[in-house]
Amino acid sequence: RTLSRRPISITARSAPPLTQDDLKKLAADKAVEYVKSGMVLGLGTGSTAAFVVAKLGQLLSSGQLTDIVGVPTSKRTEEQARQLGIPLSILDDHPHLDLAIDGADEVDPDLNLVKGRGGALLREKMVEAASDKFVVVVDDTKLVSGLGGSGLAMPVEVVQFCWKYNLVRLQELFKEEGVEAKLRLDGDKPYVTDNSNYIVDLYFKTPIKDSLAAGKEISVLEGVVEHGLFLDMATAVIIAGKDGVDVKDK
Ligand code: ABF
Repeated sequence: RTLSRRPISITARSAPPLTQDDLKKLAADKAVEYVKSGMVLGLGTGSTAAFVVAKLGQLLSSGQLTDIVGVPTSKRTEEQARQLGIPLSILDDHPHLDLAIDGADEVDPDLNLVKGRGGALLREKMVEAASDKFVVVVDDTKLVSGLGGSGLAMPVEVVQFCWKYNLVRLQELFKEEGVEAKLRLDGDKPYVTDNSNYIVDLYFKTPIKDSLAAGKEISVLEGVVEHGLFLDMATAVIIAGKDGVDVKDK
């Protein structure tokens, strides 16, 4: 019996749009290509960096990567890496890192960054400054034309002692820019960092004109521990957008 040849109708089904998590994972997977066996790695903090740590865990357990050592930038990341069986260390024992991979809150056209909305800026800056290479992983919502331009927080870690005194001084410092300074809260209590400090978030109305000068002015205030401007630190930024992954190198 002959089969009737009816034309097969193919309905083209378009792929569902990529979610922000898909983009973060794409950027993370690309960054992990920089990792080689035997490296000492800075492990970042935040949802994008968590995809990096997860991928490293997979590659270790499948044997595709061996002998890596991770230096975590927060207690959260330490916990995640420990659960995945990633061997861990600290800067005291590994003061020189091959590569750090971390997320960011803002990336400007010169690859300067705002970091620390996740609260881990101090350890992130210490670990990333100790790394030969620092690869940043972001989705394209993090791109800004000037730092502080997203209208979101630029964090400053301050000691708990007389935090209000420093909050006022920080606000005064950027009075002309109309900056608003707010103590970061966790529910109705101050947010406490892994280093037992507080965070004052600075909200700029317009992008910071001279971020190098701003960083220096913030750093000299007694009682300020660190700020979220990461200037001239990134060696590459991996940006995932709906049209694919773009790598910007220094
Ligand atoms: C860390 O996590 C931070 O410096 C930054 O604040 C944040 C970015 O988080 P996410 O990847 O979740 O946007 O990298």
